[in-house]
Amino acid sequence: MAPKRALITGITGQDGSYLAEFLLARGYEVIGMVRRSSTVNFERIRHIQDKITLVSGDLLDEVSLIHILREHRPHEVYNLAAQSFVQTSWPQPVFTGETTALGVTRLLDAVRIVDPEIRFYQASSSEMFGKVVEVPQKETTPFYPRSPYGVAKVYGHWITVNYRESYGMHATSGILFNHESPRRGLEFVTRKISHGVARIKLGLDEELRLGNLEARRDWGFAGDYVEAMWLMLQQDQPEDYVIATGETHSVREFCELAFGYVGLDYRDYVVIDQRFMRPAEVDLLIGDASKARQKLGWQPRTTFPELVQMMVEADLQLVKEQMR
Ligand code: NDP
Ligand code: GDR
Repeated sequence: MAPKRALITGITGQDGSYLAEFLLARGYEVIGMVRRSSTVNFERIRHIQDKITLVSGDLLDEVSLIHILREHRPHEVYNLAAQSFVQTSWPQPVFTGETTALGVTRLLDAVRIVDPEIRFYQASSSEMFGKVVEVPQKETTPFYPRSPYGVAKVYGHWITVNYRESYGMHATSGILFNHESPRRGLEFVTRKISHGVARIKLGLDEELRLGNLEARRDWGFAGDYVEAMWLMLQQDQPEDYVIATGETHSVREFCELAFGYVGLDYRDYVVIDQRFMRPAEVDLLIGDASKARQKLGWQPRTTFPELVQMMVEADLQLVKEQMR
């Protein structure tokens, strides 16, 4: 049987790299869309670059999307591309909307034009829940986004549902709670902490400046979560699913564990800096992934302490290599 082909947008990001590995291991041909940038940023996919096909395109340019779909005819499209950093969505609300919201319509419509049988995955987010309306949050919990990013993701979510209902497309939205890894961008709080811990432990820094330590998140491991994306597209019926661990921890707890792992007390190093506070905060996220467990047979494998340890160890290794 000919291998299945998958197109991943956002392949240079954290999730894109894990999903590409996952699909390659299942015999897929993987096509990754990359946008032009002045410096090449293929660090996360360098180890698999000879096994995947990289194509040039941008969610801001629908023509590029149509060309890619026509040329490569994927069976599955995973739309992971986005302006994904919540903090940046305040200073850049229009760009965030263009990419994270309207970008989804451009890609969905390109799929509809080229071949509406292509299965489509949209990377929706727990940020759509925003202000606490219900705990734990599940597929039926009403959305109340608290950032331009969250608002854009709500649009992306509903346009995916709408294309499914309007055109009968196999379009699915995975509502994923925070998921982290050693490949997480350095600006996100978990990686900022694990990297900061490594630099402090190795004598390069004396403090770590953070914002709100009381925010609580449901943090899982990205490597576990990409499997759920794939499972969603293997179902006969396209539906939306929450993917989460069902546990919540504060930024403070993350610090405590991460510093504790190298024998340090976070209270001696963490400095609160107003620059990292947000105009509107999401205080508490905790997901109920029972539907995914029952229908997809999915559950997370990595525990919170294992995740923290994995990230700190990887950053210790990385910083040591950089010091050589
Ligand atoms: P990253 O920020 O690591 O990756 C984002 C990717 O999108 C990068 O490859 C980036 O390319 C690409 N991209 C950005 N803008 C465009 C554009 N205009 N056209 C084409 N590509 C673009 O995000 P993650 O891997 O963490 O997340 C993947 C997706 O899942 C995102 O949509 C995110 O919003 C969503 N999500 C993430 C969660 C998480 O906890 N990680 C939770 C829930 C949802 P470049 O490298 O050139 O910048
Ligand atoms: P989030 O992730 O906004 O949940 O979005 P982030 O790691 O940026 O923030 C998590 C929480 O930590 C608090 N915080 C800080 N955050 C950052 N980045 N830097 C700091 O110094 C800092 N100090 C405290 C924040 O206020 C916040 O409460 C991520 C992204 O991957 C989104 O794309 C995705 O949709 C959601 O997760 C689910």
